[in-house]
Amino acid sequence: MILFRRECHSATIIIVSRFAPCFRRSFLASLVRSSLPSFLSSLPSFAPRSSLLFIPSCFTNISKPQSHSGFGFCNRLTGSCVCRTGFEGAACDKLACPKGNNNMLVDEPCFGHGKCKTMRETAKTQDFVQLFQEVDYTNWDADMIQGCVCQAGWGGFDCSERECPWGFDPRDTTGKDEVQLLDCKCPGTCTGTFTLKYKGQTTDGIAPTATALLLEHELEKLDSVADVRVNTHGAATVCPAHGATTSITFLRDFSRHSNQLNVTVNTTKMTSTGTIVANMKYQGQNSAMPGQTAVSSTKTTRFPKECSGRGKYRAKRS
Ligand SMILES: [Ca+2]
Repeated sequence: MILFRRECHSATIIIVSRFAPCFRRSFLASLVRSSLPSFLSSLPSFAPRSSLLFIPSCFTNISKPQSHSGFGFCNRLTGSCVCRTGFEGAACDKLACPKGNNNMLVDEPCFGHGKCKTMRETAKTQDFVQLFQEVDYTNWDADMIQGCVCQAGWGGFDCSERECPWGFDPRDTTGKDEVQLLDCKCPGTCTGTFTLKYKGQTTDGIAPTATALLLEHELEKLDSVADVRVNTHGAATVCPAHGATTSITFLRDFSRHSNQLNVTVNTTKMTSTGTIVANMKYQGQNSAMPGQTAVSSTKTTRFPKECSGRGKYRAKRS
């Protein structure tokens, strides 16, 4: 969807495309800051999770096909396009990703700290760093606009900037921690293991006879989990024959969007002569194990900030 279109500098049109919740807002800010600071100040505020991409272009009608898309010229001897800087593709019809070197003396797309992807590809990517939800993006610009999807620890529109750990404001005394619950019951003869999955990473097999401490250890072995506290309520193990509710409290997480995703449980490798029960509860749902003290899950009210909002970050590259 074209949201803006206006003259800037010499004969340059700026097109802003609203996109699925994939690109970070700082992507927008960085790109504009470096090229069109005055334009940035004229932007209205956008809804959270909206995503925007700016494309400098040199033609006046985006919907009208042109020779070489107006971004290059034709070499009449070879019949191939010579694209202007910033554009690529057989018909110069793709926005190229920014390039730079990461001290390896070779320019690479996204400074070698990310992948150059089209909007269609980005929408279908789930990396649990910046992209958490797969969607289909099929608008006219799906394969024309490319941008950098940075690997963990790197940011900026071109992935040239280091990112610092994110955390909760230590002076926030009223925020609630995220609490998710595992209801688990394995009656009769119970064998095998179950796994938990968080942000695309899966634990090793966990025996039903595991203690809360062991389950906490298995979770914290995942890169996606920094520090949790695990408690069983009214049981010595996490999945006894009579059932138990285990709470997982997220204490720290050094990434953005730290604890906004749900843990899932998989019991396909666990067997029982009875009926296995294994469910996760989130966002205020209560535990449903009979005979147990009621336990409630909690949706966090803490939102992470870079350096916990108590430091300085993202110094400019030298
Ligand atoms: Ca812990």
